[in-house]
Amino acid sequence: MRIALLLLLTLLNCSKEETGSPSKPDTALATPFASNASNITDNSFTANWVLVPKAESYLIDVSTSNSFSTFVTGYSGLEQSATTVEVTGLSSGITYFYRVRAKQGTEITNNSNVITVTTTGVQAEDPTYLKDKANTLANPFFVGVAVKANQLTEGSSYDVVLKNEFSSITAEYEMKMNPISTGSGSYSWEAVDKIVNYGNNNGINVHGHALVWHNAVPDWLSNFSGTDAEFALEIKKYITDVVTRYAGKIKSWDVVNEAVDDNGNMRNTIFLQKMGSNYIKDCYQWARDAANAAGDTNLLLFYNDYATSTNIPKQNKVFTIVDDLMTSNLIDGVGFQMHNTYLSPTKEQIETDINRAVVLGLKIHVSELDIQVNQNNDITYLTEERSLAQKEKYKEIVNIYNALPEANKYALTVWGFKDNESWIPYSTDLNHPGNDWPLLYNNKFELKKAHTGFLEGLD
Ligand code: 9MR
Repeated sequence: MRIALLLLLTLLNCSKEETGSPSKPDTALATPFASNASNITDNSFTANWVLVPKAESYLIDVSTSNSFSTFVTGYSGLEQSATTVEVTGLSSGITYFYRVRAKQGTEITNNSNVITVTTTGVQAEDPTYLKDKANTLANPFFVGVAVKANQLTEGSSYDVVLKNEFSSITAEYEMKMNPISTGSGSYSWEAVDKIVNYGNNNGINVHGHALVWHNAVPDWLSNFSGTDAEFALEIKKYITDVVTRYAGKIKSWDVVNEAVDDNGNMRNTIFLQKMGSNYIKDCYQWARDAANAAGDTNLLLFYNDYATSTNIPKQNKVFTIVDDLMTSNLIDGVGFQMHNTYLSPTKEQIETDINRAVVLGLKIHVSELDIQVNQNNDITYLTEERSLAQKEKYKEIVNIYNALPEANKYALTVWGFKDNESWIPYSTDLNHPGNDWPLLYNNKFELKKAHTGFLEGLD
Protein backbone atom coordinates (compact mmCIF):
# COMPACT_ATOMS: atom_id res chain seq x y z
CA MET A 1 0.00 0.00 0.00
CA ARG A 2 2.82 2.49 0.90
CA ILE A 3 4.71 1.46 -2.20
CA ALA A 4 1.64 2.00 -4.36
CA LEU A 5 1.20 5.51 -2.91
CA LEU A 6 4.85 6.46 -3.57
CA LEU A 7 4.50 5.19 -7.14
CA LEU A 8 1.40 7.29 -7.66
CA LEU A 9 3.13 10.43 -6.34
CA THR A 10 6.15 9.85 -8.57
CA LEU A 11 3.90 9.41 -11.59
CA LEU A 12 2.00 12.59 -10.79
CA ASN A 13 5.27 14.53 -10.58
CA CYS A 14 6.46 13.23 -13.93
CA SER A 15 3.25 14.01 -15.70
CA LYS A 16 3.38 17.53 -14.27
CA GLU A 17 6.84 18.06 -15.81
CA GLU A 18 5.83 16.50 -19.08
CA THR A 19 2.86 18.80 -19.60
CA GLY A 20 5.28 21.76 -19.13
CA SER A 21 3.02 23.68 -16.81
CA PRO A 22 4.97 26.71 -15.42
CA SER A 23 6.87 26.18 -12.28
CA LYS A 24 6.57 29.26 -10.14
CA PRO A 25 9.90 31.22 -10.21
CA ASP A 26 11.62 32.02 -6.97
CA THR A 27 10.92 35.76 -7.43
CA ALA A 28 8.79 37.35 -10.16
CA LEU A 29 10.47 39.33 -12.96
CA ALA A 30 10.41 42.98 -11.90
CA THR A 31 8.85 45.66 -14.08
CA PRO A 32 11.70 47.77 -15.52
CA PHE A 33 12.36 51.40 -14.68
CA ALA A 34 13.00 53.61 -17.74
CA SER A 35 15.48 56.42 -17.28
CA ASN A 36 16.00 59.63 -19.23
CA ALA A 37 17.10 59.64 -22.83
CA SER A 38 20.64 60.62 -23.72
CA ASN A 39 22.50 61.64 -26.91
CA ILE A 40 19.50 63.57 -28.19
CA THR A 41 19.96 64.90 -31.71
CA ASP A 42 17.55 66.19 -34.29
CA ASN A 43 16.86 62.69 -35.59
CA SER A 44 17.76 60.24 -32.82
CA PHE A 45 18.16 59.63 -29.11
CA THR A 46 19.34 56.84 -26.86
CA ALA A 47 16.63 55.29 -24.68
CA ASN A 48 17.87 53.95 -21.35
CA TRP A 49 16.46 51.79 -18.57
CA VAL A 50 17.66 50.05 -15.46
CA LEU A 51 18.73 46.40 -15.61
CA VAL A 52 16.16 43.91 -14.35
CA PRO A 53 17.68 40.82 -12.66
CA LYS A 54 16.95 37.65 -14.60
CA ALA A 55 15.52 39.50 -17.61
CA GLU A 56 16.74 37.92 -20.83
CA SER A 57 15.63 40.80 -23.01
CA TYR A 58 13.51 43.93 -23.08
CA LEU A 59 10.71 45.10 -25.35
CA ILE A 60 10.72 48.77 -26.16
CA ASP A 61 7.89 50.92 -27.53
CA VAL A 62 8.38 54.39 -28.99
CA SER A 63 5.46 56.60 -29.87
CA THR A 64 4.55 60.19 -30.57
CA SER A 65 1.54 59.81 -28.27
CA ASN A 66 1.80 59.26 -24.54
CA SER A 67 -1.05 56.76 -24.74
CA PHE A 68 0.97 54.74 -27.27
CA SER A 69 -1.98 54.60 -29.65
CA THR A 70 0.49 54.36 -32.53
CA PHE A 71 4.15 53.43 -32.69
CA VAL A 72 7.16 54.81 -34.46
CA THR A 73 7.90 52.37 -37.27
CA GLY A 74 10.15 49.59 -36.03
CA TYR A 75 9.69 50.45 -32.37
CA SER A 76 6.61 48.48 -31.34
CA GLY A 77 7.91 45.93 -28.86
CA LEU A 78 11.39 46.02 -30.37
CA GLU A 79 13.36 43.32 -28.58
CA GLN A 80 16.71 44.30 -27.17
CA SER A 81 19.11 42.48 -24.88
CA ALA A 82 21.06 45.54 -23.64
CA THR A 83 19.60 48.15 -21.28
CA THR A 84 19.83 50.84 -23.92
CA VAL A 85 18.84 51.30 -27.55
CA GLU A 86 19.49 54.00 -30.10
CA VAL A 87 16.22 55.18 -31.57
CA THR A 88 16.93 56.54 -35.05
CA GLY A 89 15.19 57.91 -38.11
CA LEU A 90 13.19 60.47 -36.12
CA SER A 91 12.06 63.96 -37.06
CA SER A 92 13.51 67.12 -35.59
CA GLY A 93 11.74 69.13 -32.93
CA ILE A 94 9.23 66.37 -32.14
CA THR A 95 8.28 65.00 -28.72
CA TYR A 96 8.51 61.22 -28.41
CA PHE A 97 7.56 58.82 -25.59
CA TYR A 98 9.13 55.50 -24.73
CA ARG A 99 8.48 52.65 -22.32
CA VAL A 100 9.93 49.21 -21.84
CA ARG A 101 8.96 45.71 -20.63
CA ALA A 102 11.27 42.99 -19.38
CA LYS A 103 11.08 39.46 -20.75
CA GLN A 104 12.25 36.06 -19.55
CA GLY A 105 11.14 33.11 -21.57
CA THR A 106 7.45 33.61 -22.06
CA GLU A 107 7.10 35.87 -19.07
CA ILE A 108 6.70 39.56 -19.91
CA THR A 109 6.28 42.28 -17.34
CA ASN A 110 4.01 45.27 -17.35
CA ASN A 111 5.14 48.47 -19.03
CA SER A 112 7.64 50.67 -17.27
CA ASN A 113 7.13 54.35 -16.55
CA VAL A 114 6.99 56.55 -19.67
CA ILE A 115 9.88 58.83 -20.62
CA THR A 116 9.33 61.97 -22.70
CA VAL A 117 12.02 63.22 -25.05
CA THR A 118 12.08 65.98 -27.68
CA THR A 119 14.49 65.80 -30.56
CA THR A 120 16.48 68.91 -31.29
CA GLY A 121 16.10 71.19 -34.27
CA VAL A 122 13.12 72.84 -35.70
CA GLN A 123 9.73 71.65 -36.63
CA ALA A 124 7.38 73.47 -38.86
CA GLU A 125 8.92 76.87 -38.29
CA ASP A 126 7.20 79.70 -40.12
CA PRO A 127 8.64 79.50 -43.65
CA THR A 128 7.96 83.17 -44.48
CA TYR A 129 11.03 84.77 -46.03
CA LEU A 130 12.65 87.41 -43.85
CA LYS A 131 12.89 90.10 -46.50
CA ASP A 132 9.34 89.47 -47.66
CA LYS A 133 8.03 90.20 -44.20
CA ALA A 134 10.40 93.14 -43.72
CA ASN A 135 9.23 94.60 -47.03
CA THR A 136 5.61 94.61 -45.89
CA LEU A 137 6.46 96.94 -43.00
CA ALA A 138 5.39 100.55 -43.02
CA ASN A 139 9.10 101.44 -42.72
CA PRO A 140 11.03 98.59 -44.29
CA PHE A 141 14.75 98.01 -43.95
CA PHE A 142 17.34 95.73 -45.49
CA VAL A 143 17.72 92.25 -44.00
CA GLY A 144 21.36 91.40 -44.50
CA VAL A 145 23.66 88.42 -44.22
CA ALA A 146 27.43 87.99 -44.18
CA VAL A 147 28.65 86.08 -47.21
CA LYS A 148 31.74 84.51 -48.72
CA ALA A 149 32.38 84.67 -52.47
CA ASN A 150 32.44 80.88 -52.84
CA GLN A 151 28.86 80.67 -51.54
CA LEU A 152 27.51 82.74 -54.40
CA THR A 153 27.44 80.07 -57.08
CA GLU A 154 24.13 80.09 -58.89
CA GLY A 155 21.91 77.28 -57.63
CA SER A 156 23.90 76.58 -54.45
CA SER A 157 21.88 76.32 -51.25
CA TYR A 158 23.39 79.63 -50.10
CA ASP A 159 22.37 81.29 -53.35
CA VAL A 160 18.80 80.03 -53.03
CA VAL A 161 18.42 81.03 -49.38
CA LEU A 162 20.11 84.36 -49.96
CA LYS A 163 17.89 85.39 -52.85
CA ASN A 164 14.76 84.26 -51.00
CA GLU A 165 15.48 85.72 -47.61
CA PHE A 166 17.94 88.59 -47.74
CA SER A 167 18.08 92.02 -49.30
CA SER A 168 21.62 93.05 -48.31
CA ILE A 169 25.05 91.42 -48.14
CA THR A 170 28.27 92.11 -46.29
CA ALA A 171 31.48 90.26 -47.11
CA GLU A 172 32.48 88.30 -44.02
CA TYR A 173 36.20 88.86 -44.75
CA GLU A 174 36.95 89.28 -48.46
CA MET A 175 36.47 93.06 -48.58
CA LYS A 176 39.04 93.75 -45.89
CA MET A 177 42.44 95.24 -46.54
CA ASN A 178 44.53 92.09 -46.07
CA PRO A 179 42.93 90.01 -48.81
CA ILE A 180 42.59 92.98 -51.21
CA SER A 181 45.88 94.85 -50.84
CA THR A 182 48.80 92.70 -52.03
CA GLY A 183 51.32 95.55 -52.18
CA SER A 184 51.55 99.27 -52.79
CA GLY A 185 48.99 99.97 -55.52
CA SER A 186 48.42 96.28 -56.28
CA TYR A 187 45.16 94.57 -55.54
CA SER A 188 43.33 91.29 -55.65
CA TRP A 189 39.82 92.12 -56.77
CA GLU A 190 38.42 88.75 -57.78
CA ALA A 191 36.41 87.87 -54.68
CA VAL A 192 35.23 91.43 -54.17
CA ASP A 193 34.09 91.72 -57.77
CA LYS A 194 32.18 88.48 -57.42
CA ILE A 195 30.38 89.66 -54.28
CA VAL A 196 29.61 93.13 -55.61
CA ASN A 197 28.42 91.85 -59.00
CA TYR A 198 26.24 89.27 -57.29
CA GLY A 199 24.56 91.98 -55.25
CA ASN A 200 24.19 94.37 -58.16
CA ASN A 201 22.88 91.72 -60.58
CA ASN A 202 20.31 90.43 -58.12
CA GLY A 203 19.02 93.69 -56.72
CA ILE A 204 20.66 93.02 -53.36
CA ASN A 205 22.18 95.90 -51.40
CA VAL A 206 25.95 95.71 -50.89
CA HIS A 207 27.50 97.00 -47.67
CA GLY A 208 31.29 97.41 -47.72
CA HIS A 209 33.21 96.03 -44.74
CA ALA A 210 35.75 97.34 -43.83
CA LEU A 211 38.29 99.79 -45.23
CA VAL A 212 40.43 100.21 -42.12
CA TRP A 213 40.63 97.55 -39.40
CA HIS A 214 43.62 96.77 -37.18
CA ASN A 215 42.94 93.03 -37.55
CA ALA A 216 43.13 93.09 -41.33
CA VAL A 217 46.40 94.84 -42.05
CA PRO A 218 48.35 93.11 -44.84
CA ASP A 219 51.87 91.96 -43.99
CA TRP A 220 53.50 94.45 -46.34
CA LEU A 221 51.91 97.30 -44.38
CA SER A 222 52.51 95.76 -40.95
CA ASN A 223 56.18 95.60 -41.91
CA PHE A 224 56.18 99.00 -43.63
CA SER A 225 59.62 100.56 -43.50
CA GLY A 226 58.85 103.98 -45.02
CA THR A 227 58.07 107.14 -43.12
CA ASP A 228 54.81 107.73 -41.30
CA ALA A 229 53.79 110.22 -43.99
CA GLU A 230 54.41 107.54 -46.62
CA PHE A 231 52.33 105.08 -44.61
CA ALA A 232 49.45 107.56 -44.50
CA LEU A 233 49.74 108.01 -48.27
CA GLU A 234 49.43 104.25 -48.74
CA ILE A 235 46.26 104.20 -46.67
CA LYS A 236 44.87 107.16 -48.59
CA LYS A 237 45.69 105.42 -51.88
CA TYR A 238 44.08 102.20 -50.71
CA ILE A 239 40.86 103.87 -49.56
CA THR A 240 40.71 105.99 -52.71
CA ASP A 241 41.25 103.07 -55.09
CA VAL A 242 38.76 100.76 -53.40
CA VAL A 243 36.02 103.36 -52.99
CA THR A 244 36.53 104.58 -56.56
CA ARG A 245 36.39 101.10 -58.07
CA TYR A 246 33.06 100.34 -56.46
CA ALA A 247 31.50 103.80 -56.52
CA GLY A 248 27.79 103.48 -57.25
CA LYS A 249 27.97 99.71 -56.73
CA ILE A 250 28.53 99.60 -52.99
CA LYS A 251 25.91 101.56 -51.06
CA SER A 252 27.79 101.98 -47.78
CA TRP A 253 31.20 101.40 -46.25
CA ASP A 254 32.44 100.73 -42.74
CA VAL A 255 35.34 103.14 -43.07
CA VAL A 256 36.99 102.51 -39.72
CA ASN A 257 36.19 99.39 -37.73
CA GLU A 258 36.78 98.86 -33.99
CA ALA A 259 38.97 101.91 -33.31
CA VAL A 260 38.12 101.88 -29.61
CA ASP A 261 39.71 99.52 -27.12
CA ASP A 262 37.69 97.62 -24.53
CA ASN A 263 39.17 99.90 -21.85
CA GLY A 264 37.46 102.90 -23.44
CA ASN A 265 40.61 104.44 -24.88
CA MET A 266 41.56 104.73 -28.51
CA ARG A 267 42.85 101.36 -29.62
CA ASN A 268 46.61 101.52 -30.07
CA THR A 269 46.64 100.41 -33.70
CA ILE A 270 49.27 100.80 -36.37
CA PHE A 271 47.04 103.52 -37.83
CA LEU A 272 47.02 105.53 -34.62
CA GLN A 273 50.75 105.02 -34.17
CA LYS A 274 51.75 106.07 -37.67
CA MET A 275 49.04 108.53 -38.62
CA GLY A 276 48.25 110.21 -35.31
CA SER A 277 44.97 110.90 -33.56
CA ASN A 278 43.42 112.52 -36.63
CA TYR A 279 43.64 109.30 -38.61
CA ILE A 280 39.98 108.44 -38.31
CA LYS A 281 38.82 111.73 -39.73
CA ASP A 282 41.40 111.50 -42.49
CA CYS A 283 40.12 108.09 -43.56
CA TYR A 284 36.52 109.28 -43.72
CA GLN A 285 37.56 112.36 -45.67
CA TRP A 286 39.48 110.24 -48.20
CA ALA A 287 36.50 107.91 -48.60
CA ARG A 288 34.10 110.81 -49.09
CA ASP A 289 36.40 112.57 -51.53
CA ALA A 290 36.88 109.42 -53.60
CA ALA A 291 33.15 108.75 -53.81
CA ASN A 292 32.36 112.34 -54.76
CA ALA A 293 35.10 112.40 -57.36
CA ALA A 294 33.65 109.22 -58.85
CA GLY A 295 30.21 110.80 -58.97
CA ASP A 296 28.67 108.92 -56.05
CA THR A 297 27.39 111.58 -53.71
CA ASN A 298 25.12 109.14 -51.88
CA LEU A 299 27.72 106.80 -50.41
CA LEU A 300 26.94 106.13 -46.75
CA LEU A 301 29.90 106.14 -44.39
CA PHE A 302 29.62 104.08 -41.19
CA TYR A 303 31.64 103.66 -38.03
CA ASN A 304 31.38 100.05 -36.80
CA ASP A 305 32.21 98.58 -33.37
CA TYR A 306 31.27 95.85 -30.88
CA ALA A 307 30.16 95.51 -27.25
CA THR A 308 29.18 99.15 -26.89
CA SER A 309 25.84 98.32 -25.27
CA THR A 310 27.42 96.74 -22.19
CA ASN A 311 30.74 98.58 -22.06
CA ILE A 312 29.82 102.17 -21.22
CA PRO A 313 33.34 103.68 -21.32
CA LYS A 314 33.68 102.16 -24.78
CA GLN A 315 30.26 103.44 -25.81
CA ASN A 316 31.21 106.92 -24.64
CA LYS A 317 34.44 106.86 -26.61
CA VAL A 318 32.68 105.63 -29.74
CA PHE A 319 30.25 108.50 -29.53
CA THR A 320 33.10 110.97 -29.06
CA ILE A 321 34.45 109.74 -32.39
CA VAL A 322 31.00 109.83 -33.95
CA ASP A 323 30.39 113.38 -32.69
CA ASP A 324 33.70 114.47 -34.11
CA LEU A 325 32.89 112.96 -37.50
CA MET A 326 29.43 114.56 -37.37
CA THR A 327 30.99 117.96 -36.85
CA SER A 328 32.86 117.52 -40.11
CA ASN A 329 29.83 116.00 -41.85
CA LEU A 330 31.75 112.83 -42.54
CA ILE A 331 29.50 110.12 -41.10
CA ASP A 332 26.09 108.78 -42.06
CA GLY A 333 25.63 105.86 -39.77
CA VAL A 334 26.80 103.66 -36.93
CA GLY A 335 27.23 99.90 -37.09
CA PHE A 336 26.41 98.07 -33.88
CA GLN A 337 27.89 94.63 -34.38
CA MET A 338 25.76 92.80 -31.79
CA HIS A 339 27.72 89.62 -31.21
CA ASN A 340 25.34 88.95 -28.34
CA THR A 341 24.43 86.06 -26.08
CA TYR A 342 21.07 84.70 -25.03
CA LEU A 343 21.56 86.57 -21.74
CA SER A 344 23.16 89.84 -22.74
CA PRO A 345 22.88 92.73 -23.46
CA THR A 346 19.46 93.58 -22.07
CA LYS A 347 16.82 95.29 -24.18
CA GLU A 348 17.37 98.51 -22.24
CA GLN A 349 21.13 98.43 -22.76
CA ILE A 350 20.72 97.97 -26.50
CA GLU A 351 18.10 100.70 -26.77
CA THR A 352 20.19 103.18 -24.80
CA ASP A 353 23.21 102.49 -26.99
CA ILE A 354 21.40 102.68 -30.32
CA ASN A 355 19.40 105.70 -29.27
CA ARG A 356 22.59 107.74 -28.95
CA ALA A 357 22.96 107.42 -32.74
CA VAL A 358 19.24 107.89 -33.37
CA VAL A 359 19.19 111.30 -31.71
CA LEU A 360 22.09 112.35 -33.91
CA GLY A 361 19.96 111.53 -36.96
CA LEU A 362 22.34 108.76 -38.06
CA LYS A 363 21.48 105.53 -39.81
CA ILE A 364 21.64 102.41 -37.68
CA HIS A 365 23.18 99.19 -38.96
CA VAL A 366 22.88 96.16 -36.70
CA SER A 367 25.83 94.91 -38.62
CA GLU A 368 27.04 91.50 -37.39
CA LEU A 369 24.21 89.94 -35.44
CA ASP A 370 24.61 86.50 -33.90
CA ILE A 371 23.42 85.17 -30.55
CA GLN A 372 25.49 82.70 -28.58
CA VAL A 373 23.76 80.08 -26.47
CA ASN A 374 26.77 78.26 -25.08
CA GLN A 375 29.19 80.94 -23.96
CA ASN A 376 29.72 79.04 -20.70
CA ASN A 377 30.01 75.65 -22.39
CA ASP A 378 27.24 74.17 -20.27
CA ILE A 379 25.38 72.35 -23.05
CA THR A 380 26.54 69.76 -25.55
CA TYR A 381 23.70 70.22 -28.01
CA LEU A 382 21.18 72.96 -28.69
CA THR A 383 18.59 72.20 -26.04
CA GLU A 384 14.94 73.09 -26.43
CA GLU A 385 15.18 75.57 -23.60
CA ARG A 386 18.24 77.36 -25.00
CA SER A 387 16.75 77.35 -28.46
CA LEU A 388 13.68 79.14 -27.12
CA ALA A 389 15.80 81.61 -25.17
CA GLN A 390 17.73 82.39 -28.35
CA LYS A 391 14.51 82.82 -30.27
CA GLU A 392 13.34 85.39 -27.73
CA LYS A 393 16.62 87.29 -28.00
CA TYR A 394 16.43 87.39 -31.80
CA LYS A 395 12.86 88.59 -31.53
CA GLU A 396 13.90 91.29 -29.08
CA ILE A 397 16.67 92.78 -31.21
CA VAL A 398 14.56 92.73 -34.37
CA ASN A 399 11.77 94.34 -32.42
CA ILE A 400 14.09 97.09 -31.17
CA TYR A 401 15.33 97.67 -34.69
CA ASN A 402 11.90 97.68 -36.24
CA ALA A 403 10.72 100.30 -33.76
CA LEU A 404 13.33 102.80 -34.97
CA PRO A 405 12.16 105.88 -36.82
CA GLU A 406 12.13 105.47 -40.60
CA ALA A 407 15.00 107.89 -41.14
CA ASN A 408 17.30 105.86 -38.89
CA LYS A 409 16.68 102.49 -40.44
CA TYR A 410 19.20 100.97 -42.79
CA ALA A 411 19.92 97.27 -42.37
CA LEU A 412 19.94 94.47 -39.88
CA THR A 413 22.62 91.97 -40.89
CA VAL A 414 23.08 88.46 -39.54
CA TRP A 415 26.69 87.28 -39.38
CA GLY A 416 26.47 84.13 -41.50
CA PHE A 417 24.04 81.42 -42.51
CA LYS A 418 24.60 78.08 -40.79
CA ASP A 419 25.59 77.47 -37.18
CA ASN A 420 28.49 75.19 -38.06
CA GLU A 421 30.07 77.86 -40.27
CA SER A 422 29.85 80.67 -37.74
CA TRP A 423 33.04 82.25 -36.38
CA ILE A 424 31.70 81.82 -32.83
CA PRO A 425 32.33 78.14 -31.87
CA TYR A 426 35.73 77.80 -30.16
CA SER A 427 36.64 81.38 -31.19
CA THR A 428 39.99 82.31 -29.68
CA ASP A 429 39.12 86.02 -30.04
CA LEU A 430 36.15 85.48 -27.76
CA ASN A 431 37.75 82.82 -25.57
CA HIS A 432 34.71 80.79 -26.47
CA PRO A 433 35.14 77.46 -24.69
CA GLY A 434 33.08 75.15 -26.90
CA ASN A 435 30.56 74.60 -29.60
CA ASP A 436 27.71 77.00 -30.24
CA TRP A 437 24.62 77.54 -32.39
CA PRO A 438 24.39 81.32 -32.90
CA LEU A 439 22.63 81.74 -36.26
CA LEU A 440 19.25 81.32 -37.97
CA TYR A 441 19.87 78.00 -39.75
CA ASN A 442 21.20 74.72 -38.44
CA ASN A 443 23.96 72.68 -40.05
CA LYS A 444 21.45 71.23 -42.49
CA PHE A 445 20.23 74.68 -43.50
CA GLU A 446 16.91 74.08 -41.75
CA LEU A 447 15.11 76.98 -40.13
CA LYS A 448 15.75 77.28 -36.41
CA LYS A 449 13.43 78.77 -33.84
CA ALA A 450 15.74 81.79 -34.03
CA HIS A 451 14.43 82.39 -37.55
CA THR A 452 10.86 82.38 -36.28
CA GLY A 453 11.97 84.77 -33.53
CA PHE A 454 13.34 87.10 -36.21
CA LEU A 455 10.01 86.99 -38.04
CA GLU A 456 8.07 87.58 -34.84
CA GLY A 457 10.24 90.61 -34.12
CA LEU A 458 8.76 92.18 -37.24
CA ASP A 459 5.17 91.89 -35.96
O1 9MR B 1 33.67 86.37 -39.10
C1 9MR B 1 34.87 86.89 -39.68
C2 9MR B 1 35.85 85.76 -39.88
O2 9MR B 1 35.35 84.83 -40.82
C3 9MR B 1 37.18 86.33 -40.36
O3 9MR B 1 38.14 85.29 -40.38
C4 9MR B 1 37.65 87.41 -39.41
C5 9MR B 1 38.93 88.05 -39.92
O4 9MR B 1 38.73 88.66 -41.15
O5 9MR B 1 36.67 88.42 -39.28
C6 9MR B 1 35.44 87.94 -38.77
O6 9MR B 1 34.50 88.99 -38.73
C7 9MR B 1 34.77 90.02 -37.80
C8 9MR B 1 34.29 91.32 -38.39
O7 9MR B 1 34.91 91.54 -39.62
C9 9MR B 1 34.51 92.47 -37.44
N1 9MR B 1 33.90 92.25 -36.17
C10 9MR B 1 34.27 90.98 -35.53
C11 9MR B 1 34.02 89.81 -36.48
C12 9MR B 1 34.40 88.51 -35.82
O8 9MR B 1 35.76 88.48 -35.60
